[in-house]
Amino acid sequence: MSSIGKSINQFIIEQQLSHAGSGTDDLSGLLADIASACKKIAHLVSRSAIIGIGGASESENVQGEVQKKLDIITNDVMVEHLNCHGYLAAMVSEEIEDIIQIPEQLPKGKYLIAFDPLDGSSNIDINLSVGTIFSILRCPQGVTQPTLEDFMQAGTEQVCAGFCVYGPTTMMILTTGDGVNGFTLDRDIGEFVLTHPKMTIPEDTAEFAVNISNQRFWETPVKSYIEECIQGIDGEREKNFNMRWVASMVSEVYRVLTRGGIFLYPLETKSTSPNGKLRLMYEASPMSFIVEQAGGVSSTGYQRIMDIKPTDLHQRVPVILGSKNEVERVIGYHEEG
Ligand code: P6P
Repeated sequence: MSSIGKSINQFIIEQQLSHAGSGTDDLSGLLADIASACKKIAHLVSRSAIIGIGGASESENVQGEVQKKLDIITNDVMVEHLNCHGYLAAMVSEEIEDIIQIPEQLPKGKYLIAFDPLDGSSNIDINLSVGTIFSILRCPQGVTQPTLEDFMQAGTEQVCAGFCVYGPTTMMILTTGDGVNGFTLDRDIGEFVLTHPKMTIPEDTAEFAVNISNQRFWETPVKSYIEECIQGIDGEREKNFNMRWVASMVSEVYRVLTRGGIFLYPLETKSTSPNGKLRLMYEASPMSFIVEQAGGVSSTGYQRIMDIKPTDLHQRVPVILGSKNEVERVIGYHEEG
C-alpha cells in the first residue's frame, strides 16, 4: 500500500520499528513535539501582520543581527514545545548565546538539539518563505547538565536532521539516516502527511544560487566557477545556466531537493564574515545531512561539512551544496588552487 498521505507520526513510528531496538522510541516523541512547534510557527508566520508581530524588535541576537519580533517568538515556541517531555538534555538556538538547559523541575532525556527557529526571517516582511532548521544529536551517557563540549559533535554524529519551510504550503523535510522524506501540512486535519517519499537530488543541474553582490569577496575557485555558469555555452560550459536567490536557505535547499541545483555561500575575504554567513550547527550541518541522504554533496570547498567538529556553538562555515557533479566540479577548482 502506498505511504502517500501517511501522517508523520505514523511514518516515524514505522521507521523506528524498522530499527527496532535502536532505542529511538524517544526520537519519535521528540519529532512529534518538533512537528507541533512547527505547526504553531506556521500559524504565527501566516498571521504575523494581522496580530502585529511582524517587523523588527529592539534587540540584537548573538550574531549582532537585529532580531525580528518573530525570531524571538518562534524561539520561545520551540523551547516551550521541546523542554517538557523529557526527550532532551539541552538545546542550542541561533537566537540565544549560551546552551539552553532544561529547567530543574522538568525531566531530562538522551538527545541534544540545535535549531534555527526562523531561518530567513528578513523575508517575513516581504512575504517570502522562511523556515525552521533543526539538528538532533545524542547526549553523552549520564550527562544531565550538558556543556559546550557535549555539543561539539561532527555532523556525522547527527541522529536526525530536518527543516520546515513556511511557504505557499508548509512542509517538513526529514532524515533519520534512511533517505529523505517530505511531509505537507494538511490544515484540514492538522497533521503533516507524507507527500514526497524518498527525495533525491539529480546529479546534474543548470541552476545556481548565490548572493552575487558578494562576488568581489570570493576566492578564485568560486569566482571562476560562477563566471563559467554565467558564460554558459559562450564560455567553457556545455549548457546555459539559470540563477535563483531567495535569501532563505530552507527554500534554496528545498528547490535543490525537488529539481537539483547548486547553492553557495562561500568563504569571503571581507573581515565581517570571513567564513561566509551560515552557521555550522543549526544550518550547514543539518542541511548537509539531508543533502547527502538525498544523493547530493555538501562541502566547504576544502572539506566535507559533515566531517567538521564544531569548536563554537555559533561557528560559521562556507557552504557549497547540491547536485553531486556540480559541487564536485567546484571542489576540483579548490584542489587546483
Ligand atoms: P543574504 C538567512 O538570513 C540566511 O541565514 C540563509 O537562510 C540565507 O541563505 C542567507 O542567510 C541569505 O544571505 O546574504 O542574501 O542576506
